[in-house]
Amino acid sequence: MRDVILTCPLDCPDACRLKITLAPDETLGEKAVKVTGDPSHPFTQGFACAKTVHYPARQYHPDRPLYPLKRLGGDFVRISWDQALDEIADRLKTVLAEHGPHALMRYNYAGTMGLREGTHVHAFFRALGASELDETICATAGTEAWVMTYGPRYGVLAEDVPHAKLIFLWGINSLTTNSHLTPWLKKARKNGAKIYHIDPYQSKTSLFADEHIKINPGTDAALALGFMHLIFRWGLEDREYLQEACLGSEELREAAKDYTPEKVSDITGIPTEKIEQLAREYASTTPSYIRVGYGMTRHEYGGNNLRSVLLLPAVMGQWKHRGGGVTLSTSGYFQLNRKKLGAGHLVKASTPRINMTRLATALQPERGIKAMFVYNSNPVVVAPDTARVIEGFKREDLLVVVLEQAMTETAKLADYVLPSTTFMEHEDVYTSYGHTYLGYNPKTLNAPGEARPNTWVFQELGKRLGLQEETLYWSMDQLLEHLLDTEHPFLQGFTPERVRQEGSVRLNLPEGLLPYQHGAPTASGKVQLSPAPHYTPDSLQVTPEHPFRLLTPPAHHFLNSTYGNLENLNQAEGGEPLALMHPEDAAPLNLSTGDFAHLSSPQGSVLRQIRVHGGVQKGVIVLEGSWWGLSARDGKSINTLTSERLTDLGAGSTFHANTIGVTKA
Ligand SMILES: Nc1nc2c(c(=O)[nH]1)N[C@H]1C(S)=C(S)[C@@H](COP(=O)(O)OP(=O)(O)OC[C@H]3O[C@@H](n4cnc5c(=O)[nH]c(N)nc54)[C@H](O)[C@@H]3O)O[C@H]1N2
Ligand SMILES: Nc1nc2c(c(=O)[nH]1)N[C@H]1C(S)=C(S)[C@@H](COP(=O)(O)OP(=O)(O)OC[C@H]3O[C@@H](n4cnc5c(=O)[nH]c(N)nc54)[C@H](O)[C@@H]3O)O[C@H]1N2
Ligand code: SF4
Ligand SMILES: [Mo]
Repeated sequence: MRDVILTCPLDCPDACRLKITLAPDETLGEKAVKVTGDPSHPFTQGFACAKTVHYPARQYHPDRPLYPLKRLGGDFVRISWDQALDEIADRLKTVLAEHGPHALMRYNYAGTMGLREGTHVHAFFRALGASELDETICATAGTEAWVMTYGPRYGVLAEDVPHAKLIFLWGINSLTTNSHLTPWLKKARKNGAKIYHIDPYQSKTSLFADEHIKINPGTDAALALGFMHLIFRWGLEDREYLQEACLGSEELREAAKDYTPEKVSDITGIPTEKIEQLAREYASTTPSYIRVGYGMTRHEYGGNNLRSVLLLPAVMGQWKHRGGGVTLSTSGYFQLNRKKLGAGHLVKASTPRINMTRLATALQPERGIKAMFVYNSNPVVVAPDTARVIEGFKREDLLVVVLEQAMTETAKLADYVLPSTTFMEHEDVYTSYGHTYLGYNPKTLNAPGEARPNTWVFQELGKRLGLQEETLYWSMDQLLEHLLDTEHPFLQGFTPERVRQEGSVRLNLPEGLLPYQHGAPTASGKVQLSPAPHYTPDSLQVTPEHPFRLLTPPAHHFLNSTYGNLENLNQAEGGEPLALMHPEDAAPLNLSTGDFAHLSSPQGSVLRQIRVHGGVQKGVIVLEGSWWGLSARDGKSINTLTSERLTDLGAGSTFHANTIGVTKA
């Protein structure tokens, strides 16, 4: 037995350093048997989450694809790698000859956050001139709101949070989705901080907070502008900061005039006295820290919702104080050289772009896509409008190749399934969106069966197609050298050797850095308050047929759809997907906990078990988790109900913007 330390590859801000215990194994040499956190890592602090401690069970799952599979009729048959690669290359040559490169698309997201297996592999598609994928399913509304205001995403560091005296956890279920922030929140609380959770339903984070503020979905812009209205009325804004560090403060002051506490109370469902109390506390406490999640961005006006909140610390000059400000992400600190990462330099302005949130539409036959490769993603579960997505996957004239570690519902619809390695079985390098350590993992374990890294698959296909693009064939060393080829001070002292040797290297950030103390690295050098944000009511309004709003946030024991195939984690989430609803909404429908109901939206309908829950905002239904459809009684994923509607900024997904009807089954 021995322990190794590796970075968790999953799409989670914490990017933990994991302590993994390996035991001898007859076939593989060694096998992972236990996962916990590295006790010496300052951010991981010795614990892994409730999900990833079960990683060995998913890595050695009996259904994990271990050999290339080809669909023959309704079944899969095992074939050799040579046969799989030769046949796929031949099919691609035909598609390219008959339809041109735009008929080929990739569909990928963040199954691994590794820059090599997750991002650099796009080089194959760019070398061919395939249609580009706009990766909008998660963060683009938030990113655009931040970047237009502050430039790079330099969020307040978790290490500085203990200085804060007032904390808003706003549209984030951080105890579930950013669990390594919790120790820092606890330290702040010990130092006297008060913690509020602003969210439409009561989650683990609400119970941890001192107070839960239940807000109507999609109304955060009104609340934030309501705070500003009072702050300006009371004259408590930081005039000096607005004057010196910001552009557009007069416009913002004008915009906030409309948002009286009475109006804001009507919109948000929060009592006027509470709005005044929160605004007063925010305006009179320094440092104050806001941790925003993506929850409020997953609405039609999600970009403006988030942006309104992001402006609060500017109005109060909180960026001048250690622990003051707001965090959406810490990605901006990773100032790597990404020019040729994924061969991004090959993308032409004329290359057609596919918005991944609209996969269902992209797969309509008339759009002309003839071949699709899916890697690091499970779109049949996670993409909106599932029924139409499945229809697309089933097209006879579409070649579907899925690279997977698990026999997902997406893999089951493939023409070819190619077995993939996990983070313990391949080499990679990792950034983080919750801390500032660059992570590196060597290949540590032999993969079972014939699983291969994504990189290997695309290099092999590249050779068969005669591709000459050199970045496609880069080794890890060449990629690392490229990424670190920069003069940026945050990366001073970083060499490939050091990164490999230390495994987790903190960015070279100046001690006590206050990134927006005097302005922001935007084009003007100032924090951009202009254009002032506004609250706009959703065009999607409840109707007699669809009288409820449905939210579909993450579950504690899954990471998106990852881990959805582990029975014990399904049980920990209640055994099957549950629809939470307020007692006063349930009673008139004669629904009690344990009853079943049909939930229906304009996109489709699902059958779900009801759990009556006083912690949900009235008129709102919450269904936690991207469960595998297979775990639901009707075999349908929750995205059967969601739509391809896009956000106001960033053309992002709107997974919390649904109106549905509920009828007892
Ligand atoms: N355990 C676990 N951790 C995860 C994930 C997971 O699936 N499971 N997913 C990972 C990924 S990919 C991401 S992007 C992050 C996402 O992590 P979060 O940002 O925490 O998740 P969101 O889905 O954005 O929802 C967060 C909260 O926003 C609330 N919300 C919805 N609409 C509104 C609104 O209009 N206003 C306000 N104030 N709140 C609203 C929801 O009720 C929910 O409690 O988590 C990552 N971490
Ligand atoms: N209704 C609803 N839908 C949502 C959300 C929501 O809140 N509500 N959240 C959305 C968000 S925030 C996100 S980020 C997306 C996430 O969507 P995805 O990024 O698709 O995330 P997962 O569902 O975890 O699927 C990742 C898949 O990648 C595979 N994988 C992991 N590592 C590798 C690898 O190295 N190679 C290969 N070939 N495969 C690998 C895993 O086995 C897994 O099946 O879902 C979105 N969908
Ligand atoms: S999923 Fe997140 S919290 Fe869990 S081990 Fe991975 S990085 Fe850490
Ligand atoms: Mo995400």
